[in-house]
Amino acid sequence: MIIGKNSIEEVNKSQLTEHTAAVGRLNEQLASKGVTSEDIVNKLADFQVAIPSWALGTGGTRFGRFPGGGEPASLNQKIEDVGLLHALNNSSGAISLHIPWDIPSDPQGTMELAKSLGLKFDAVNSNTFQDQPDQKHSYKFGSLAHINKDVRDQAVAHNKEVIDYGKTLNSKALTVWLADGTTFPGQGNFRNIFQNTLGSLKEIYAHLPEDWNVLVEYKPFEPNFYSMAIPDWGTSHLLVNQLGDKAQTLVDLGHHLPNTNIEQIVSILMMQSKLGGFHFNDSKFADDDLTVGAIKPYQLFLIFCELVDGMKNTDNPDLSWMIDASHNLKDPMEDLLQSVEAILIAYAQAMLVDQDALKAAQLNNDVTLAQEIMQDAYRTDVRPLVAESSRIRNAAINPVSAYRDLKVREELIKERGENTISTGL
Ligand code: PSV
Ligand code: MN
Repeated sequence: MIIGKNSIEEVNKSQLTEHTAAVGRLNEQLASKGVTSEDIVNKLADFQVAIPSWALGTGGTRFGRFPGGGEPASLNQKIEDVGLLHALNNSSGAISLHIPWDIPSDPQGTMELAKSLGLKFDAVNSNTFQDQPDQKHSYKFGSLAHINKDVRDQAVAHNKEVIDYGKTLNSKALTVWLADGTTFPGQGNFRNIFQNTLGSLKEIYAHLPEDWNVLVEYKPFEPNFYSMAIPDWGTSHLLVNQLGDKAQTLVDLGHHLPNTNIEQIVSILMMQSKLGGFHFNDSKFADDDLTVGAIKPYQLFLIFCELVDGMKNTDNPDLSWMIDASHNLKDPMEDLLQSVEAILIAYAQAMLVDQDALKAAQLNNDVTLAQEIMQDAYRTDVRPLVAESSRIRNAAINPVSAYRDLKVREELIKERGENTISTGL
């Protein structure tokens, strides 16, 4: 299925009067504070968040999975789905592949399909947390950190292979997430685990093309529960610092213990020019992989405040943005549209913070005023600006309602059937 510009225009027609009025009201409100929205709308329209190839099918928990109909069964179908999202919201212009779930066996054809839908290939992700059928050594007790050098070599070779696949698609980064760690005290030696991880990453780093980066994720627990090889941003930072300029830390919002101040981590990493990428999701507990903004939208806003500040006032390199969520209950496509909207809302609100007034309040230790300034931006309903950023690029004023009006899921079920199974988590 392909959504043409005309279909979107048709759907937008019925919402245009109300939308134009809402933009007008908000512009008036912002003008009274000396803010013009044009620059904000353009920045929103330029912002692209990659969709991971594994998020387009229904996810599950270890207790079960309840797949929906019309799910993409091949890489090309996944790319087509991201194309549909991008046509609807203009902000999903990239796809992030997971190897070996989505090996591009025909890179030329895959590139052409993506290009025709306006999509690029973002970071490629390696997988050494599952054993593959033809693999010599098992990753049961680890991969890049494994005590046995043969296993580490195999995991390093896999990561190099992922880089090589990524090169054929013009990707520019490799993301490494390690499941390595220990589940019982005494199972491993912490220093050996760190040194093995570093040694393996050094070999992978040496295989990076000149214009590539390696992004190193961290996570405090799961699947190992006593220790993880890279449990936190400090460990990731130690590793990327020793690797070199092409290595950065990647922050996945779900990879923190409850109440961690993620915005502070963002700020410090950007100060060090070491924040390379972002995986968006939301959670009540830890790595719940829920829709972005569903549980803690204020935290998301505070994180974006640091991102906006860091992008303006530090030398941190451009970031890879990606959604890393699992859609167990909702239609994955609707869930992804909601996530992207939540990201754009937080971004727009963060751009509204009166930075001069905030600096003055900080200078005076005026804590009350500082809070008022932050919350004034957060409590502004910026949805008309997000909708406008989509409309000016010929996408939908309201992507979720357009998805329903255009009966996208029904069409996909007609094309692909009720019982397709998507590869992935
Ligand atoms: C597991 O927590 C995870 O979500 C990591 O964040 C990776 O980015 C992703 O799976 C896929 O490898
Ligand atoms: Mn992640």
